[in-house]
Amino acid sequence: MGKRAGERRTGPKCIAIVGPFASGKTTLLEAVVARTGAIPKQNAVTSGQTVGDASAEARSHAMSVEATVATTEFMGETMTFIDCPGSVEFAFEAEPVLAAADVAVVVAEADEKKVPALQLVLRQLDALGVPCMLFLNKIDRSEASIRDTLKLLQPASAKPLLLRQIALRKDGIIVGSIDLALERAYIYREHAESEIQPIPDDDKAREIEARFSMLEKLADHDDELMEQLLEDIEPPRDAVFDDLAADLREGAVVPVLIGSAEKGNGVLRLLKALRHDAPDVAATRERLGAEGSRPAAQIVKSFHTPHGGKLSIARILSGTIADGSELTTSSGQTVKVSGIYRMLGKDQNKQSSAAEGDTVALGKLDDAATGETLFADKNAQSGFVDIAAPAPVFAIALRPRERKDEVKLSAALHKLNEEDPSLSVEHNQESGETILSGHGEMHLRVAVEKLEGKYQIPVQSYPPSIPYRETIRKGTTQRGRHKKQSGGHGQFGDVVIDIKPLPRGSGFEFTDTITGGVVPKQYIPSVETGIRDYLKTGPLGFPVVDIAVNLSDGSYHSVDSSDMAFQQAAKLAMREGMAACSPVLLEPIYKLEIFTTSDATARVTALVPQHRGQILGFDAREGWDGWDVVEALMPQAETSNLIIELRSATAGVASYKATFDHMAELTGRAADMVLDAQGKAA
Ligand SMILES: Nc1nc2c(ncn2[C@@H]2O[C@H](COP(=O)(O)OP(=O)(O)OP(=O)(O)O)[C@@H](O)[C@H]2O)c(=O)[nH]1
Ligand SMILES: [Mg+2]
Repeated sequence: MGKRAGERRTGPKCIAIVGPFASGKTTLLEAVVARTGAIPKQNAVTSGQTVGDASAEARSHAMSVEATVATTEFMGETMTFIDCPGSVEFAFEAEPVLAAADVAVVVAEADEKKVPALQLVLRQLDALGVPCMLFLNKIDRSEASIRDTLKLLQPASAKPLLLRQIALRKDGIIVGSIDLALERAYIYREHAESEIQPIPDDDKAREIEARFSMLEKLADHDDELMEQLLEDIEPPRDAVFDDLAADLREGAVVPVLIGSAEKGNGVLRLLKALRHDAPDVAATRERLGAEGSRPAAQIVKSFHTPHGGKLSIARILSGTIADGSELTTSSGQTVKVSGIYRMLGKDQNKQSSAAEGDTVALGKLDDAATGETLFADKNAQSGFVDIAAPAPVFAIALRPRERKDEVKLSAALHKLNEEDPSLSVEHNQESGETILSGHGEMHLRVAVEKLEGKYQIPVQSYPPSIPYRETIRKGTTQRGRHKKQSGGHGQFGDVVIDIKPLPRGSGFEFTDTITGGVVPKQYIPSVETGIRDYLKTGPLGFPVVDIAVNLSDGSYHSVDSSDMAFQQAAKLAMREGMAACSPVLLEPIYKLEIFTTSDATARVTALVPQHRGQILGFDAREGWDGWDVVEALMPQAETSNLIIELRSATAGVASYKATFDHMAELTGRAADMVLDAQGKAA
């Protein structure tokens, strides 16, 4: 045993599989469950039969759209793998999973275009303090040398990538690997255990060099090893293993293993490395700051099954949870566990209890949300995980195709939101629209598919309306006289008003300069009410803002004047007066902070003027190597599809934050289009 003797942790492990889109995560999960015997044979992702991509939505888009949980046994130990989707639009799904996972396997490939996406994943892991290994996948088809690939990927990682294996090639094709710690060669066999061989003579020199560079990196955290290297002493093999485990657990390095998930190559080595090196739930509790408070479980995902009600995937952080036990959530709710299931994709296996370290589905925790911590004792304690989703960047308005589904739709949206806290659902009071927002077009498309498929509610989606306003450019004075003689009582009201534009953002001001009671005091508020009512829809069809109206003169009739009559007179004066005030449309302008990789900054800044936007400046993004932040102003109407264009300009990784800045006049063709659409809608 070496100095940093890391006892092997034998408890159940929770392992998150993350990485850039389409890097082979779901394929790796399939290879893992096949190799460990949980399923009879490995299926291809294209078959739609894999453990990881069982949902109809995932199959139809050939990508994962939510996390899948699979528990398996490897050499007598329980391991739960959680395969997370790779698309940035679904990135938030991994957040609560990672919080409770002991370790993450980052699946990457030799593809320059995916380096920024890899960087995003590694940053997420660093922020949460989750130790990780990198599985360099698809080596069956990669022509680049492993070492060149590592050079390509290193900039994505703040920690040193530590190569643990090198490739063994024959006629340029990878036929196996050499393990640098074990100093053994493994010849790959498809979907079967590799054949162990001594290192071929031709590869010996390469192996020694690569092993030395691995040891050098380990020596950065082990003085004894450093001395041994300097004195040319061969370090004991166990000490090297201990260092590998300790460096992983401490997050000092990112060990790199290689393989091909599709062919099942390198999977056993990965499993063995996880079994030997991965930390367990005790370390995870410590990382969460939960030592001492004895939390029972951490909820990493929630979903509604078609028949069995709600299931909460939970990591048991300490103790044992028995079916039927009562727990208290971090928000103080009491919930009762009704059903405990071991998960294998969409298959559930009922069990009577779950032990410390296990990751299981708990049934019917209706009042517990993803990210919450559960406690066995009643004194409500606060949770450890804060799962605030980033602000959404894409929105649609929704309505059921049939009116009778309105109530059903809002219930289903609530469930969708429970399953995916990075969606946001709101009812816009002004427009009366139900707005669903999220992290991209696909994110919302999948949500709509779930509404229509899982919840059987046909819906119509359309672009949310923009809250246009209108104002005036000049003032006028106008008289309004409302006079009616019908049967007994007549109606009489007569006002003179001065209408004036106000600076942007002032809203509406009403004053009066009535003297001598020409408009009796009790009718002055009626005039204001009439004006306010008129302002709800101005001459262009939108609410009127930034306008001052003064009541300067008028007359009344002792019998026929009334509140209503003065309201009418005021409206009449407004209707006639406003036409002479050069009404103009106002549109909301947002301030954007666009985050992009520096290589795409020029493309991003070019996009801004194409959307009637204005660049305010750009700078290096603080704390983000190789990234910039571009500040710009842009009309809200132009931001609706912006994220799609930004992503296509940046290999999928750009994002932005938007805050309302001001209202600005909209004229010309753009204004005509708005008015045309408004005219048609009216
Ligand atoms: N050549 C080769 N192709 C692979 C390998 N592993 C996965 N693929 C292919 O890569 C594509 C994506 O595989 P998935 O397993 O769906 O990738 P993923 O990372 O789960 O994708 P998302 O969850 O959508 O991010 C599929 O076409 C796979 O067949 C591999 O080891 N070698
Ligand atoms: Mg996947």
